[in-house]
Amino acid sequence: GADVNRDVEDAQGVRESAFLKACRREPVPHTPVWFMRQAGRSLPEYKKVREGIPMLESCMRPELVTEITLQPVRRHGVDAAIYFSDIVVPLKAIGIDLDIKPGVGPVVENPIRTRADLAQLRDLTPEDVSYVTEAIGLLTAELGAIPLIGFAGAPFTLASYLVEGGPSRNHEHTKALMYGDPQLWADLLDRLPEITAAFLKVQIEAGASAVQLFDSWVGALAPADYRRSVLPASRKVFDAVAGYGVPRIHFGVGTGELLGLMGEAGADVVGVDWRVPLDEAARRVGPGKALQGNLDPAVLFASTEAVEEKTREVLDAAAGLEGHVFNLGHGVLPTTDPDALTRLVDYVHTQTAR
Ligand code: 1CP
Repeated sequence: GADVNRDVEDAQGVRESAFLKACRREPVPHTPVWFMRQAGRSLPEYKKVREGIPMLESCMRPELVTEITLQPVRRHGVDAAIYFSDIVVPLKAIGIDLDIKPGVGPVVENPIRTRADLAQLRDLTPEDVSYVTEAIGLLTAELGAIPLIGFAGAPFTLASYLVEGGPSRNHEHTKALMYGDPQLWADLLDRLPEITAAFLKVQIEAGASAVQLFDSWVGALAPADYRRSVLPASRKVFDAVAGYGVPRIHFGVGTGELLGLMGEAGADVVGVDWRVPLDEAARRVGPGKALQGNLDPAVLFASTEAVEEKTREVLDAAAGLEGHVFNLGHGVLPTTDPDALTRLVDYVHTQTAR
């Protein structure tokens, strides 16, 4: 189990990687860099291998997952790989009728809006996602000293897809349930942490060296509602994987007002979008946690000089942090020039070399 994998990790030098050191708030040889959504999307080699294969099916093919996960590592020289999957994969694995529609995103056939709809949810077992264990075995063998990040969707963001039935701008059905039927909301958010935690455990036991919990859309909530109706569920996920000792990263978009609470939920590393400078984010999060972020992904469409200037601002704001993992403030945008990402990795590495 996990102990064996930790030994393999040590032998390969993963534990001493700049990425894991930064997560642990230890001194680093350079600021580590990876990008949310670095696999897929902008890469021509990704589009080529994905041709004709539906998204969810591609997540279930270990060789393909391995290739797609490795592509940005080879091309950009990033300091960590992120497992290629999607936040709705564990929901599909327990039998929820859903699909990922090209150009749309996850679409759920029978949205959860009533107590009877909860019957769609059951616990996730490792056998439900045996392809994940297999793919991570292949991956860690290829990655050597480069750490692999596992991930899952946080309870609120998963609930949003389940309740809305698909992508949503205002999350109105989700909020209607949260405010209008608090008991049903509580029961829904009581079930999701078990599924999410089980999915993260599978990834860690197979060899993932860190995990990121994406609460992409939780920035839609006011702090008091987050604290009351969401934080306890997210905390259950973090608590469930605490024993492994792998860094736990927590990220959401537009979460400037929630950063302190997201740290309180149990994160070791708090991800920050581009709206809050990292020095200010550090004040909001408080001591004892590393930060991850936070270049605006749209900046990559500007000139190289402008990218460097905006990156310099991020690095300057990060100068006094206990630990900093450089990333974008959200995922790589699909039409980003891949060469701009490669140049950005080099720039951060040379600017921060110690
Ligand atoms: O680096 C990577 O691309 C790794 C793989 C990855 C990750 C980390 C995918 C593949 N999805 C995710 C996470 C994910 N999925 C999040 C959290 C990160 C974020 O905020 O961007 C979210 C919210 C989703 C849900 C989702 N899946 C969307 C967003 C829809 C919306 O509400 O606006 C979309 C478009 C998908 C589909 C998807 N997931 C991944 C890919 C490559 C795709 C595109 C589908 C395809 O290629 O057919």
